[in-house]
Amino acid sequence: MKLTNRFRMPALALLSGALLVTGVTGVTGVTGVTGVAVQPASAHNPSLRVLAERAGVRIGTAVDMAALADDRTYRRTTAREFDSVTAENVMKWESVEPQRGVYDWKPADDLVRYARAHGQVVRGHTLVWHSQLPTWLTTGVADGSIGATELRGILRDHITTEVKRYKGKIQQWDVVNEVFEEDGSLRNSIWLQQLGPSYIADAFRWAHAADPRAKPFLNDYNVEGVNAKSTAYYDLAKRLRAQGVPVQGFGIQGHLAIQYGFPGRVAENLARFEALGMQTAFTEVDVRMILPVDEAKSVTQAPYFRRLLDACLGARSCKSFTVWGYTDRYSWVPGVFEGQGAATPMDEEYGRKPAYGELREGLAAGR
Ligand code: 9MR
Repeated sequence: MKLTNRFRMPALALLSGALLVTGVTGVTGVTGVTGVAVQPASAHNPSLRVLAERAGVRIGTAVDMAALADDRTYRRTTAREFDSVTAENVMKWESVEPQRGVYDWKPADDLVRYARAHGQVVRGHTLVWHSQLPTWLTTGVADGSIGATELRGILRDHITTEVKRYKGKIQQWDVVNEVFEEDGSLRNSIWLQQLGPSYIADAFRWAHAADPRAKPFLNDYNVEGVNAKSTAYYDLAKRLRAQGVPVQGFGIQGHLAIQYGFPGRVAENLARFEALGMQTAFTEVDVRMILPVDEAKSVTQAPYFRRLLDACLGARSCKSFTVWGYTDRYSWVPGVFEGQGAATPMDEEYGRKPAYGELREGLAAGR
């Protein structure tokens, strides 16, 4: 199945990663595989967000809106631990405009309201993507009833409408998401097929015009280190910025897996985007493994989180570090990668894993 091959590291990265992770020691704050129950934050037990604020970085999570409505522990933990939130799904096109011209903003509005009530910023995710598009749009393009000119107008209206709705309330917008293949060629999406490569510059211009204070970001997976795909982003960003297109941030998703090793040259990658004058961010970090989870795998997983966090803290341009869910209770991983999971810093009962301890230690150590 196509999906199971996504987020896979190339064999080379696997090899070098395996070498790199050996010898990582000093997992502190370890509470064992099952972890400990949710504890209130206090001076002796500071939350991630308290430590992040001291370190001058935002610590974020993707938020599952169904869980936020139904699960009190989830609501409280999301507020206690994080000062940035990203809608895991509810700001995507299929969610906000399920039928043409019929909008459903409620879940996205709810998240923005929750964030405001808890002093959190919001990362907007995502405006242009090849996935999670509404059916009316994909079928209209497929049957020819929506032609290229109309499609361009539809895209412009979508971006403008959504960005304006949350104007002043979004810190960073993922304007275009996952537009390159692993080899650095542009993804063969309906956007490329119908509109040609200029849709990317257009999207950034429209998003920036609708909310000049939100930082417009590129965002993708398998771009942690220096490789063909991240280099394609670098070249694109450099070219567009030279043309005055407002591409201001590079988002590194960070979907890793312990069986593929840790990517090489992450700091170098961040530094080259920084040298272009751009912001950087880790936007969707999780580290999956082949189930069942055991203590050794959890201990192996922890420094993956820490090393990405340290890369962020080591780069002045890196303003936020977001995990794609923080409890295994609500992680997307097992539903997509059969037999894999345990990818987040807390277990299904909100017990803190070694990964949580590493995030805490890393934030405490600061920049
Ligand atoms: O976590 C999201 C999951 O609930 C959705 O079913 C899925 C649909 O493709 O999207 C997941 O989030 C993705 C994110 O929007 C973009 N980067 C990859 C994430 C994991 O697939």
